[in-house]
Amino acid sequence: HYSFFDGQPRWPASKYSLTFAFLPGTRADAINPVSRAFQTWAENTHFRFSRTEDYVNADIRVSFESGEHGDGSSFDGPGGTLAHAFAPTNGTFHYDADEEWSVIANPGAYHLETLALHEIGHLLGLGHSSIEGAIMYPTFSLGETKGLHGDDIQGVNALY
Ligand code: TQI
Ligand code: CA
Ligand code: ZN
Ligand code: ZN
Repeated sequence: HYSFFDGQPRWPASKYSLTFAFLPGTRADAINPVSRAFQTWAENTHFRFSRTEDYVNADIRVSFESGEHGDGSSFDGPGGTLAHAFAPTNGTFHYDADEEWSVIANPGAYHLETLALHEIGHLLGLGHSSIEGAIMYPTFSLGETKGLHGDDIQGVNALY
């Protein structure tokens, strides 16, 4: 079953259309997988997502960061934490640059799109789920690919 962050932070009702941007220098092969993940969430919720080049004013900013990078949540080199995203309405979504990332299912790398689906769930206000098939279920392994589950969609619909 889905969960929310403490206090159930969420985007205001007036903000169903969110923009996302990649910070300069983001690896080009991440753009399509991340954009597909936003599209998948849009198809299953009332949210709309559009990409903007204006990373200063974007609602959501995506980048690859390494080690200590200034937001108080350090990355830890290969293994451990893979990515993080903050609760609404922060909009920060970071991948750990020290991991092996892949656009396609690859047993030796983490799947960019699957991780994005999970982190966007956090960006929208979901915590972790107790349902194994859910994208918000707190287990994820090298090479694994997953999609959205009814539980994830119900979670967003219950929050908004
Ligand atoms: N990153 C954690 C995550 O996204 C960061 C985190 C821990 C977090 N607790 C949180 C973010 C609470 C928001 C709210 O869950 S991770 C998993 C999972 C990670 C972990 O790199 O460790 C997945 C990334 F859920 F399996 F633990 C993706 Cl699916
Ligand atoms: Ca790491
Ligand atoms: Zn960060
Ligand atoms: Zn998580």
